Amino acid sequence: MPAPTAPKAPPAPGSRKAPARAPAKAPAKAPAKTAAAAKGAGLAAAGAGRPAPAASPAAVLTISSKNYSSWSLRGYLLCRLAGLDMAEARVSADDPSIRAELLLQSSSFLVPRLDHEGLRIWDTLAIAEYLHELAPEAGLLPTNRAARAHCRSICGEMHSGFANLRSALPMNIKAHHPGFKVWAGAQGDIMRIVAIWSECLKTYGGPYLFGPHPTMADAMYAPVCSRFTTYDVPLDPNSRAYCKAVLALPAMRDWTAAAQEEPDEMEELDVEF
Ligand SMILES: N[C@@H](CCC(=O)N[C@@H](CS)C(=O)NCC(=O)O)C(=O)O
Repeated sequence: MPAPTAPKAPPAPGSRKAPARAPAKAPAKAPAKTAAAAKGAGLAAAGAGRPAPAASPAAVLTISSKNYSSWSLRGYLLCRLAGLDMAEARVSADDPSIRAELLLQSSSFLVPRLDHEGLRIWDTLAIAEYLHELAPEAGLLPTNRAARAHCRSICGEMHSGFANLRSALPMNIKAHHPGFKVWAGAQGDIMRIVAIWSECLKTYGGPYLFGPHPTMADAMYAPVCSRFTTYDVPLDPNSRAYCKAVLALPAMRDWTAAAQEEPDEMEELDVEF
């Protein structure tokens, strides 16, 4: 497995502040190979006037290609929105030895995967819910119960649906296809996504799906904003403004810049990304 990159800096200005509350202590069992990189990583420093947690818990997010892996992007945005100061471990999902190593480490070789304080969490929705429990102040879910149920519904819909969009318009941040012809099956998915966005923006007033602060829903739909840009999908003004707001998030900018730097020799994978 390639060496994990250095721990990330605290959230950039404009991103949400880290929660003040230190998470409950979990059994300390460092993840294999990534423990060194995780040293010193954990919840980013608390807001002004609040003491930072005495001992920073270790956090490592395992991801794959920043250009192609939409699920990795979601996991990364969730961690950044939650104020989790994590190290990144990069794996190449098409390398058989790495797949074998990932399978040894957990029952799933899929990314993203979060290792935090000896816990291993895989599957993006599980990571989102875990981060919300860890840092409720970060607002990954809306405070209003009805809005929270709505938010979870559209996150679930993204997580389990839109297969046509995924296969016809794979995430490829570096690419741009002006005038791309969208197949009718994917068009249905696009119309549904735009309807979801329109309802949220109308109900909660934007600029994000649930109002003035990004939530887990924005992390779930961020790769769609990227795809709509790559494939030049015509959008109404509100959806266009929403995509612009998501693509301008500090964490999204950081991810995009890193994707642009990714070597071209990386094969576009034929699995769902
Ligand atoms: N349902 C999973 C999907 C994760 C997923 O499909 N990840 C892809 C990368 S974007 C993966 O790890 N693919 C590796 C492979 O199939 O070899 C989640 O929510 O995290």
